[in-house]
Amino acid sequence: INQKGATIWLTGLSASGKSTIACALEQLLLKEKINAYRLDGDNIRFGLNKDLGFSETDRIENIRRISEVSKLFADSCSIAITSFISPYRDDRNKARALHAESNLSFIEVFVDVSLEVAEQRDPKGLYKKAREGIIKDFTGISAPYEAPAKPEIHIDTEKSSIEESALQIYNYLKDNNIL
Ligand code: GGZ
Repeated sequence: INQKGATIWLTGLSASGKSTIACALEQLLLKEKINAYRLDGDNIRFGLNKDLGFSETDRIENIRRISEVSKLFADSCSIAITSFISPYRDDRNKARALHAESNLSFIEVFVDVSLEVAEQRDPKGLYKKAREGIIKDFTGISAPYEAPAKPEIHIDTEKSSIEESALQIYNYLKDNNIL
């Protein structure tokens, strides 16, 4: 196998565009015959982590398990692309440390959007429900989001398109010899 593994860790608010960027990046990589696998709510929160909700303890456990799984993918020479809010800095740093222990690249990508814009987008109406108190502990409204201080990649989703964002990550991987 002439491919190195790595984890691309997307973090950001709900409706920041993490999943869409993850999909575009996966397409870019697969087109280049680079093995990549996306981990997101659809394949993790409905399976491995279906016992977990959105309390602080459950989110910590959610991210802990995802850290372990992404590490295994990276260890198998795949590019794991995770798209979870992952609101706590400490949990993201633990994911980073776990990869470092095994000498695996970990690239934190801050998918940056202001709360105002995320709330305007509100594609699933979740922000509205959170404002009405129908959804409790909603990130950005009634639960915290700790923005990364020094992410490897900072994406300004209010300025960059999906394609540009995916390319920004791809170019970083090339420039840093991760691909
Ligand atoms: C945040 C919630 C919540 C609460 C349901 N807070 O936009 P979405 O719908 O598709 O993505 C959000 C997703 C967040 O799950 P994560 O596993 O990424 O969160 S974490 O990393 O914090 O564990 C949102 C939906 O689930 N959702 N309730 N209370 N997002």
